[in-house]
Amino acid sequence: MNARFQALPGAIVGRIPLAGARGGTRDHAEGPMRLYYTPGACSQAVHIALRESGAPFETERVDLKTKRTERGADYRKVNPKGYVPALKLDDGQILTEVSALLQYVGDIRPEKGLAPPAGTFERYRLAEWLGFVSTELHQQFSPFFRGGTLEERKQQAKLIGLRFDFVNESLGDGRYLLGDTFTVADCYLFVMTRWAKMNEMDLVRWPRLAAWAARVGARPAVIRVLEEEGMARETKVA
Ligand SMILES: N[C@@H](CCC(=O)N[C@@H](CS)C(=O)NCC(=O)O)C(=O)O
Repeated sequence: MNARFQALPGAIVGRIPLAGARGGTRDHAEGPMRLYYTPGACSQAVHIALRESGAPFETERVDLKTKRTERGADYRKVNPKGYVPALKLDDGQILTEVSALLQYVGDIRPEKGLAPPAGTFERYRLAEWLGFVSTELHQQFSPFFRGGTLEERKQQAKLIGLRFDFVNESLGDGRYLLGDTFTVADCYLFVMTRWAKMNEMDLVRWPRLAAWAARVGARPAVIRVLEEEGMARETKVA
């Protein structure tokens, strides 16, 4: 039996009807997209991607301990998984998972080049990086945020170090992960390098990665998001 997918209003074959992609005219009058985020968390990657895209959106801060939002809403009703990020689309649907959100945001403004077009080989390269950052880096930070023992954290730092060795090599002479174009994969990796620095993993061990982090940290959208999330501007590179 063939799988059938619901064609959404305004869909054109090969294109996705995206929030904010219709130049302000919407089929559903729900309002602008809303990012549910927690300062400094992995949601920051999506926040950066949204600012880079130039698409209109609003934010709602989530307290991960109480699971309540700054507007007093029960966050579990927004995202039953209870974690950030979640993105409320302009038709009211909720989309979750960093990798999915980054691709969605990348597709909102194709002209920004934040995600190579679906159907191209480069799109699979993007998926490859997103999968890597999600499973081989993001999830590996768990012991640092969930009260792991000193020994566990040491082990994880070692593993993350090996992953950074790979990224450092892969960057080569390229400006960004996919070459000369900044993509949503860079947004995600950037948050990982911030977490590494917070946990005393000095980027000086990975010179290309350190240079890359400085380059990304100097982007106006990144500076703005760090300010919006109440974090100091990146001045220290490694
Ligand atoms: N698989 C999820 C993981 C998201 C995640 O790890 N979120 C963390 C913050 S970086 C969180 O909200 N943790 C709180 C919790 O799990 O209760 C994704 O990729 O979006």
